[in-house]
Amino acid sequence: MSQSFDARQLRETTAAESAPTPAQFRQAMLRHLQYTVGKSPQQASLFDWRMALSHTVRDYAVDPWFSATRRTWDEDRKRVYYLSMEFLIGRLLEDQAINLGLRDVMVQVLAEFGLSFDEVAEGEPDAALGNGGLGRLAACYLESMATMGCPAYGYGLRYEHGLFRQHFENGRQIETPENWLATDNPWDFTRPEAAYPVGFGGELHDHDGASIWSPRSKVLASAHDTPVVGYGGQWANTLRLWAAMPSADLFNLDRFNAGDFAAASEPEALARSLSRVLYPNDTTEGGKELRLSQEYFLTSASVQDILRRYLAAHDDLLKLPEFVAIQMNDTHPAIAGPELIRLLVDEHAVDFDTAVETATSVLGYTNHTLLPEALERWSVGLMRKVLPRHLQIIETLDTQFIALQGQAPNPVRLISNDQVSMGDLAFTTSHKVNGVSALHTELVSQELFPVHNELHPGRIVNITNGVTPRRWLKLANPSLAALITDTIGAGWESDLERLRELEPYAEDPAFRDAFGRSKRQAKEHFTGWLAAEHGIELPAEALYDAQVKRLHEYKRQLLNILWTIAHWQRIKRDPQANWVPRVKIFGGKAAPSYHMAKLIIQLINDVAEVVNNDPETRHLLRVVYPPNYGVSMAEKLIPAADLSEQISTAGMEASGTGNMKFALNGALTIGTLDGANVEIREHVGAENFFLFGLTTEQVGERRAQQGHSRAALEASQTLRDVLQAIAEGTFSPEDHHRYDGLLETMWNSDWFLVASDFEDYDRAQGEVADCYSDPEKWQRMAILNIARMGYFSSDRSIREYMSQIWDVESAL
Ligand code: CR6
Repeated sequence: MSQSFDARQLRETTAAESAPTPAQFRQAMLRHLQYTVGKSPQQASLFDWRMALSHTVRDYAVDPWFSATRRTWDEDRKRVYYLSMEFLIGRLLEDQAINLGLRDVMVQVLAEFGLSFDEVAEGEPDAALGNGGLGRLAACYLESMATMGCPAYGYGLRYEHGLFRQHFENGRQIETPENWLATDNPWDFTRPEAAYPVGFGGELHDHDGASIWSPRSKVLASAHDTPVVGYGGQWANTLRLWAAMPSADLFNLDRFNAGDFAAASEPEALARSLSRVLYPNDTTEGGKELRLSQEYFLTSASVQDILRRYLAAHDDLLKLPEFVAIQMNDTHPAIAGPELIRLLVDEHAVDFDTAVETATSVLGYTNHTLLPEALERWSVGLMRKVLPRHLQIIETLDTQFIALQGQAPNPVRLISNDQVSMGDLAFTTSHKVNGVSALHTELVSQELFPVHNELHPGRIVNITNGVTPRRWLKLANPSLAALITDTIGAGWESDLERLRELEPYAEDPAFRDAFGRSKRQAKEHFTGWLAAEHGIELPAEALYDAQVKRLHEYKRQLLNILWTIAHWQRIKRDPQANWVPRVKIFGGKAAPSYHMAKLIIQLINDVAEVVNNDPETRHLLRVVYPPNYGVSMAEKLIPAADLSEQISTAGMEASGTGNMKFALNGALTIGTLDGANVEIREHVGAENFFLFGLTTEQVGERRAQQGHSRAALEASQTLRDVLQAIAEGTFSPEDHHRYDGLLETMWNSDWFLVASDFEDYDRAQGEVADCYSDPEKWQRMAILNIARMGYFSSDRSIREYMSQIWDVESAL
């Protein structure tokens, strides 16, 4: 081996300018295989190759990372800090390789050793540090911030166990712990020097009119950094995840010596649990004390780190807003307001009102839901126990907020019914509050924060969510990505509006054929994986109709499976009719304690069992539900789909982001006027979208009508037949009562209006089938969807955050 990889050569250059030759890359990888992994090519397992490869790719990330960090310091740039309890990163190897321009070289070099990249990459565990959309959005935003050259840090928790693994036993969801750190994480740089004590509990003492907080226990937050490289490798940011560590000097020797062993090891026990598990709740409130402690742990460590970094280059804390923007991803880190105020007042002698003003100018809050069960409220008792000083600050903020409302007879309060409302707190301590789609932001202003909105006009802004086209098109759908590049040239990856140049090709039969071939390739990739991984064989020539997302009643997987039953019954009544073969694909997890969601999973699996084994209909209808849906499965499944189910009850899905990924990959949407569906439909054109269902306003009216569920059922023979079959035990022959509770809800309450929307959904599904029978028409519509989805790039969202909320400039 004559050449050796010299990192110094790259120090001041960007990755794109210094792309290695295959020989250089090979050399670097073999070095890592030998010296980092300790294996020879002859002995190396797939795991060893993946480690060597990941370390090699990581090396190329370090140089842009260093240069971005140094430039931010040298140019004294404003930085953005994105605080999030969730980062649903998925795998990193291919993503980083694509962004660094290394993918082709990497594939080629591996092939020289007889290895397929897919095989090597498939072993990487998903970093599943999130539940669903909110966590995946944070990951897309990190990648876009790096691509846009926005100096930024993501701050999160380094959960030992990410989102639970799901499998099915007799159709029922079983959860087991996920273990992504069981083997080495090659992306991680441990930073023992970046460690902060975080206090919990204890007492307040009065000292010369000031409050002194003596926490009962302290836990060390210790940093682990992952470089996040932007597309083109010109900029890289840091994802800093905090791990909780018991620390020797935090162990309370006095208490131990006094015989109070339990109290002495409290910090240790707390530390062990703080970064252990991610709460598996999507939009429902998590466990109490530990969850609040986790949120504070993330927030306090991050805010301390932010102040330390700021003070290393500045001394005037009042200028913080010129150099620091902190974004709170939902209310989970909403304790950031009180924490920043506390640090300014208690540790830096800033007066209270100035501290509030400074904190408010720095902070922004993104609201991701209107669901009352997901708007965090902590009991005053718990707050006092865990965070007494913060409670005191919140009480003062509450008094000030009431005063601001003047003579209002029923002022909105930050503390009411003995609970602290984290949404109201986040609002009052932020200079900008944003919703995540136009409709959602409207509802946030009108329904969630009308009083705040009146007091602070202009504080609420809308920033519609987006998704990164690098992972969700270039990486996930290589055949479509290649077709796009062949047709309009490269560059669309970081300028997604350029997809518009595809519009005229919707009329070009050759292009439509090529699009059809790319869709078939994506289907084969997905079905190949499904067969290998789950032993499920699917027909290639069918309409792939997919609903993948967390299980929630408002998302209405129930509507989808009930319609599937109706469809099956119809086929059975007339098997010779001209049916479009369909594969119904479901994916997603239910919160372990969410009984109804789990029952719906079981129903889907029960229906699959019957339908898939029906020789009369098997060739026309299949139901599949591969377990353990996550980012990596989404990457294979979304490109394969023809139809995207976005069928939530109007007014309930804040935005959705899966809806964007599907449309970007050329699936047509069947959906309600909810969340970002509204804007997707506007962009792709109403004629290229299958709309159905009640509007938000009609949902409100319908819910107010007594007996609406019964009335809707009485009007639908089709739906009654479906419920009848379920009631007779058609899908649960061993237990006819399994779905009694679900049927009862359908007849008597139906809050999510499944019955009310059923007939219109059925009509829209009929249109889908008609349209699919005309491939030319379908392909034209699909191509127009792709061409018009540029707006939904997370680069656009980040650009809006930068100008409307963070007031920060790109460094590129
Ligand atoms: N569950 C919304 O429900 C939105 C994402 C990201 C959600 C979803 O519609 O797309 O956030 N909300 O904005 C919360 O998690 C609270 C989600 O993922």
